[in-house]
Amino acid sequence: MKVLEKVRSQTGHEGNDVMENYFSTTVQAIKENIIHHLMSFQGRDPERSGARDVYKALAYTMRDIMVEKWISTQKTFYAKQKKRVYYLSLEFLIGRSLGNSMTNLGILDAAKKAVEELGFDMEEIRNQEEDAALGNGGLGRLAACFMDSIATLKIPAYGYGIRYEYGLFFQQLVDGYQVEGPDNWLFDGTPWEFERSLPLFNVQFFGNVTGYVDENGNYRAKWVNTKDVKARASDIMVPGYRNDHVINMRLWSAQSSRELDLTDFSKGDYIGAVESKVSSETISKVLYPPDHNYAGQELRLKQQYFFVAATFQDIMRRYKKKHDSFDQFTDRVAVQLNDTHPAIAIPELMRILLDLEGLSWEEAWHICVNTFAYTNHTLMPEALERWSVEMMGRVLPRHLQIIYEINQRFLDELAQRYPGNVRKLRDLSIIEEGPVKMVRMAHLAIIGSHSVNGVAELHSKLLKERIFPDFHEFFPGRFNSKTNGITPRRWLLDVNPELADLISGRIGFGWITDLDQLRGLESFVEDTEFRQSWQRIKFNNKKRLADYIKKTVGVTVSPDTMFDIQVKRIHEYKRQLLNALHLIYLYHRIVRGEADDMVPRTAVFAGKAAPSYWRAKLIIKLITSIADVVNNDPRVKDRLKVVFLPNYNVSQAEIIMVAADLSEQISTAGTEASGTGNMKFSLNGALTIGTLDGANIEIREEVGKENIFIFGMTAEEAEYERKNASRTPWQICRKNGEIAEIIESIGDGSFSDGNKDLFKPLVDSLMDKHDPYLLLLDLESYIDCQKRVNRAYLDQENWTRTAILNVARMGKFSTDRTIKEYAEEIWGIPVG
Ligand code: NBX
Ligand code: IMP
Repeated sequence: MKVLEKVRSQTGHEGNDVMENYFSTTVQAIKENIIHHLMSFQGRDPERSGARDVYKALAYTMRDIMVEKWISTQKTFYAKQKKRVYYLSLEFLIGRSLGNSMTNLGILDAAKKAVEELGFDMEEIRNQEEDAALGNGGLGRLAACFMDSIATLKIPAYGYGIRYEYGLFFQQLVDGYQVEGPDNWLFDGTPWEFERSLPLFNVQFFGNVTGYVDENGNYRAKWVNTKDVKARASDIMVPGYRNDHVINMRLWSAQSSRELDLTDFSKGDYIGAVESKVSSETISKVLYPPDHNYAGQELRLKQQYFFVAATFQDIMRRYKKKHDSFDQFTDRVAVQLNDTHPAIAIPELMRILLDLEGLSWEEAWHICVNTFAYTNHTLMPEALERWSVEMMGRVLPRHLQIIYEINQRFLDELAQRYPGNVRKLRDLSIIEEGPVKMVRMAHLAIIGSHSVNGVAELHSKLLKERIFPDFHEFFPGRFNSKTNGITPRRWLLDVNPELADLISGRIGFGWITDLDQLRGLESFVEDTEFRQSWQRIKFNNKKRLADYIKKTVGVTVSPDTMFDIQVKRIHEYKRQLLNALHLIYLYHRIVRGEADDMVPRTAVFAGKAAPSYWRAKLIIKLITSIADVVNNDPRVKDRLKVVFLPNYNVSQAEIIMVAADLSEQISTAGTEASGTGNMKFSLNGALTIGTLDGANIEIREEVGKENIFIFGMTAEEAEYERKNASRTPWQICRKNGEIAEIIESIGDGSFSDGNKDLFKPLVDSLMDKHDPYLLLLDLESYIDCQKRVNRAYLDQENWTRTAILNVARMGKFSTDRTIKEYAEEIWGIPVG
C-alpha cells in the first residue's frame, strides 16, 4: 500500500490508474521489455543474445503482464468474499507455458512480431522451453487442463502441488530398451515461477503424541518431538483465455528447517550437518512414477503429507484473515482431492480443527466431510493406494490415531445398519487386516468426503457396481460422474493454428470458449473447398511429424501414408501389444504378397513405462524390435513403417496429436477410467479405432456410431470372459492360422535375432487363459475392424467428411464443461 501511495504522489496519478496496464502489450513495449529483461535480469548484451536468452526474456515479459492481472484477480476474490476452491494434486503436467500464455493473453501476434523484429523466429524461441513434466500421464495433464478452464471461467480457485526438482524421468531408447535418465528441468531455473520467501511453513514428521487438559478442562492431543521441514512456495501464474483473469498454482519445495543442524555442527560433524540438510530437502526432489509398491516407500508418504500440511496452513491463513470462527468454513472453502494422493488431508484437517483449534469431534467431522470431494481415476484394484499401518504410525503418529478414530466411528455406524455382518465391516474398514496391516486410502477418502466422482460414465458406473458397491449402498448419492475433458485453448487453438484459423474463418471465434459451437462445422461437410483446405492442413501437420521422426529416430516416413498412432503410458491394460500384433499381421500379409489392397501405413508409438514395470518395458522392446525388422525388410518397401518415439511428453504430444489419421484407443473394456488422449486426437480430426471403454463410449455417442471404428468386447462381456473363459487363446489359435502365426513369430525369435527366450514372457501372457487383458479374445475383432479402417481410408473424401464431423461433435469434451459441472454440482459455485 505504501509503495503505491508513493508512486501516486510522485506521478500525480489518481486512484488505481497507476496500476492499470502497467505493462503495455504493444509490439514496441514487448520489444522494450525483452531488452530490459535481457539486460537488467540476465546481464546479457542484447546484441549478443541467443534464442535461449530471448526465450527467457520473453517469458519474463509474459510473467510481468500476468502478475499484474493476478494481483487484481486476487483482490476481487477478497472483495467478493466468495467460496474458493483448492484443487490438490500431486501432479500438474503443464508442459511448456510460453505458447499457451501468449495465446491466452491475446498477444501472440504482437509477441511474434516483436521477436521477429529482434531477429528471431518464434518457433525457434518456443523450442527453447523445457517441459514442466510434473506429472505421469492423464491424471496430471487433466489437472493442468482444469487450471486453464478454471481461469477461463473465472472461478476463485488455486491449484496446489509440489515443485519437483526432477520431473518425470527422461526416456531414452538404447538398443530398443527403455533407459531412464533424470529430468533436470530446473537446471537453469524457470522463468514462469515466483519464488516466495513468505509464507514459509513448518511441517512436522515422526515424534510422538502426548496429551494435556486445556483451559476448558478438555483433553487435547499434542504432537511433539518431531523432525521438521520447511515448505516454501513458488507460484506459477495461469491466465484465463482473454479475460484478464489470472490464477495461480502454488507449488511447494522442501527446505531444511535449519540451514545447518547446529547440534551436529557444534559436535564438529560438519558433513553430518550438511547431510541432514540435504536429506530434508529430498522430499521435493523427484516425482514418483506409479508403482504398485508404494506401500513401503516412506519418502512418497512424506511427500504427500508435506504437500498437504503446507497447503492447509495456507488455506487456514487465508480463511482466518476474514473469519474468527469456523462457522463459515464450508461456505468459503472447497477442496478437491485429485485421486487419493492428497487424501492424508482428511486426518490433517481433523488434526488442525481438534488439536489446534479446539473443536469437538462432531463439529470437526462435519466440516471435514463437507469440505472434501474425491476424484477416483482408476478401475484397477491393485492401483488403489495403501500404506502400512506401521509406517503411518511412525511418520505421522497423530494422523494414525485420527484415522483409527474415524474408522471406529464408521464401523460403529456400519454395525448398527448391518447387525452381525462381519464381512461388511472387514471389507469396508479403512484398516485392512492381514499379516501386514494396511491403511486403505480410498476408503478414507470416500468416508471423509461428501462427493466421490469417476471420470467417465462407464467408470463411475463401475465404481458403484464393481469396485465400491458396499460404499455406494451405504452412502447413496455420494457417488457421481464427471466426464473428463481437455482444454481447447491448448489442444486445438495452440497446437493446430492452421486448423483453428480455418474453423474460425467459417464459424467465428466463439468455439474457443464455447466448444459446442463447433457444431456449426457440420454445414461445411459438403463444401469441397473446405474439405481441400482441411486435407492440406492435415498433410502439413503430417509433414511436420515426418520431419520430427526423421530428426529424432532417423526413420524416413511419408506423409502420404496413413498415420496410425498410439501414444500414452505403456501399460498392459492399454494394450499396445494388441496394436503390435496387428502390425505383425500386416507384415506377414505383405511378405506373403497378400497386401494389394493395403493402404500404406506409418504406425507411431510413444510412451513411458514405469521403471519398475518390467513387462511394460518388454513391450517397448518388442515394438522397437518389430520396427527394426519391418523397416529394414526390402519386401515391405514403403507399405509399412513402425516408429517408437522416445521420451513422450506434452510438447511431443502437441506435434503428434495433430498429425494423426487414426487414433488407437484399444484398452480392454472396463479398464481405462476415461482417457483424454482420445479426445485430443478426435478434436484434431483423427478418426478413432477403439473399444467400448472409458470416454470412448461417450465419444461414440457424440460423433455417431458410423463415424468411429468400434470393436471388441463390452465391459460386461470382458468380465464374463474373465470368469468363464468361454474361449481360450489356444482354441483361438487352432481356429485361426494367421493368429497362430503371429504368436509363433514372436516366440520363435523372428523379432529377436533368433532369441526364443526374450519375448517368452509376452507369449506366455498372451496364451494364458487367465490373461486379464483378454488380448487374443479381442484380436480377431480388432483385425476385422482395421480392415474396415483400411477400406474407409481408400475413400479420402469420405474420410475427410467423417473427420470434420468428429471435430464438429467434440463440444462435450471441453474441460470448460467438466469444470462447470464440478463447480455447480460439487463445489457449490455457480458459473457465469
Ligand atoms: O487419469 C488416468 C487414467 O488412467 C485415465 O483413464 C484418465 O483419463 C486420466 C484422467 O482422469 N490415470 C493416471 O494418469 N494415473 C496416474 O498418472 C497415476 C499417477 C500416480 C499414481 C498412480 C497413477 N501413483
Ligand atoms: P494471499 O491470498 O494472502 O495468498 O494473497 C494473494 C494476493 O491477494 C496478494 O498478493 C494480494 O494481492 C491479495 N490480497 C491478499 N490479502 C488481501 C486482502 O485482505 N484484501 C485484498 N486483497 C488481498
